Amino acid sequence: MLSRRQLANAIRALSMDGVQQANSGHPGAPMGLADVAQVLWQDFLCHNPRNPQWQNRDRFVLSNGHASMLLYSLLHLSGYALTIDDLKQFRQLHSKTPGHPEVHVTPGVETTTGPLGQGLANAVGMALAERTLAATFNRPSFPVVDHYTYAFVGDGCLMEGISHEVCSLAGTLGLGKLIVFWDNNGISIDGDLKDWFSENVPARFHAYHWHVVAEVDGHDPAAVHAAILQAQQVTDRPSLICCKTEIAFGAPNKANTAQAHGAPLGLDEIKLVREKLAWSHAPFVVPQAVYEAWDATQKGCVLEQQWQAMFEQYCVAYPALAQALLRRMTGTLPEGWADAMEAYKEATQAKSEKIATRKASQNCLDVLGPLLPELLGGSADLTPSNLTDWSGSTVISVQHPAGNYIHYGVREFGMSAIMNGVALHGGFIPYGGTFLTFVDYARNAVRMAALMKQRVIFVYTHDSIGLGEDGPTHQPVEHAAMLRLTPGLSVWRPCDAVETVVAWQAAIVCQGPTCLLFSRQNLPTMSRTPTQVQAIAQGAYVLFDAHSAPDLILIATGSEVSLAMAAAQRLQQQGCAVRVVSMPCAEVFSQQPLAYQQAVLPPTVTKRVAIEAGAADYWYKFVGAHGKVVGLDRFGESAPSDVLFNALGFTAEHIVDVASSL
Ligand SMILES: Cc1ncc(C[n+]2csc(CCOP(=O)(O)OP(=O)(O)O)c2C)c(N)n1
Ligand SMILES: [Mg+2]
Repeated sequence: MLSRRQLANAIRALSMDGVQQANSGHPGAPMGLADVAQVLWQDFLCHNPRNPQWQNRDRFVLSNGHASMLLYSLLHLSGYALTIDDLKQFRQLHSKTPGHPEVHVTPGVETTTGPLGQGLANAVGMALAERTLAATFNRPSFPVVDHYTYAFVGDGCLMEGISHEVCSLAGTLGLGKLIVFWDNNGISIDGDLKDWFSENVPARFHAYHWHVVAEVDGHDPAAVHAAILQAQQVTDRPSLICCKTEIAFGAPNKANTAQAHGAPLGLDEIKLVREKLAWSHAPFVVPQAVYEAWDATQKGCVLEQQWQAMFEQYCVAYPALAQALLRRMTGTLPEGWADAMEAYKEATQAKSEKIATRKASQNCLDVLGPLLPELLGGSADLTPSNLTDWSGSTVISVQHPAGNYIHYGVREFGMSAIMNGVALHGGFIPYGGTFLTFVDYARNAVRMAALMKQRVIFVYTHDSIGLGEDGPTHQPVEHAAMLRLTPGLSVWRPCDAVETVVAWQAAIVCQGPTCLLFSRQNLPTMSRTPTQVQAIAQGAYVLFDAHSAPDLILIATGSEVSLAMAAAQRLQQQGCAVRVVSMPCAEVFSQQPLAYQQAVLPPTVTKRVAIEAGAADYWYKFVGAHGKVVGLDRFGESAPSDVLFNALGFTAEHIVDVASSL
């Protein structure tokens, strides 16, 4: 009979050898956490290595993603489709074992981690998704949504501010099936962390209304086992299990030192580890008996089959619910929603209202909401400004877990990373709002949404100096450009209510994240032919055209489109053949066939002016060397919106002057 320690040592050996072979990586945390992981994965984790997508699996998040070899070892040993050769390819080009865990690259990896603290936030999102789905779909005797979310976090995750944001919210929401393990090893990269991380972590989490199991010896499997049992029994609060561990446990000279954090141990030390742990096998050799003891495939199949049997009965008892749950978990959209939105788009054009696009967005949500119960809305404490709620919004709380709207509080980063976790869990299309300028607070989570290709909708209102009196702290300048530079992110800045509908339609069907940039101020609805209405979806289209081939093209987005139209009228009166291109989404436009792009922006027309109340640089790729940009390369000021637009050059006169200078 193999001891738990021997089973854990398989992780230690694979991890130190994997890092050594790559000559790069982090052996310390995997070796320190091996005993905790052995207990969690072998005694508790409900998963099926043969089907990593089984919807009711427990979610496991490695928030300290630098410990990736721990996760790869666990997946390999448990029987996921991750071979010993994959482990030998650690950190190599196109391998299944990249430097930090990446979802969709490695079977069994639930989320991409490495930016510390965000995995923890994703785990909060997963636990929130689980609880909300369970409250919506479970029926007596049919707990069809019923799983835990486990997360490992390092000291670094808990030093990061986002851990405060999301753990505070998780405590308030009472996410009882979230169980977090803190790798309390006293070491971070700069060394012994007592001089930079000294708070009383258990007291901190008590204050968040968490259940805390303090002072667990992370190398005592019985203690870890008991702590997990205890955590599972507390169902009204999340649990933190504080695991005292030794970084690089088993390394005679490097254990308990920062040296073991992020560098190979070296062949000499590895030899000594083998002696100390009595692990005599060559690198990447795991005895058959160890594999057999770790193999979770049979147990996993049984677990899934048991769930499947229950689900089949649920299908009989509650066919509509079962169908809806399956549909939502596969991310499929319901029939009919697209037609309804098309009709709404046409009605919006016909109505021709002058309203802020944030208000148009809310009107849109009133149509979308009843069609798409998977929409999970929210705002970082700006609901009345973002207008992210709609008439059917019901707020999620401990008392009302089955709602569809989350008051995230003033936590932009936490909100964004939680939304990523919700999307990764499945069953929802999360959207959440804040002011565009505060995307800076959330920036890395938006980037992670793009990297992970998650359908998350970031609603950013107050999208320019047009917000007026709140002044330069609140007026975004460089933000739209920054978002557009992020690979895989769709950024829509609609000019009126109709383009707002199209932006929402695009966000719902997008394979990745979308940012919706909306105005605070009212904007007139442009008049359009049905063909023009259809063309909005291509990201850019001709909104106004000369009777002959154009000599000049004005390109604008959002609130500046109506200015461009006013300028075009004057230019036309002066005899200029001018075209106006509205470009609500440059990314989508850039994906159109070249023929379409060139039809909208004929290469022969080099007189071009782009107009956007934001950083100018981005627009030069559309206006070229001979074109000009009416942009904003300075901070705004506190003043009424119309005064500011005039003062900073966003007037039809100025656009005409710039165009005439070409
Ligand atoms: C947001 C972020 N900042 C910095 C880093 C670089 N980094 C990786 S691990 C680490 C130290 C983490 O310390 P700890 O969590 O205690 O890990 P341990 O050394 O115990 O494995 C740092 C600063 C990162 N990955 N993410
Ligand atoms: Mg540490």
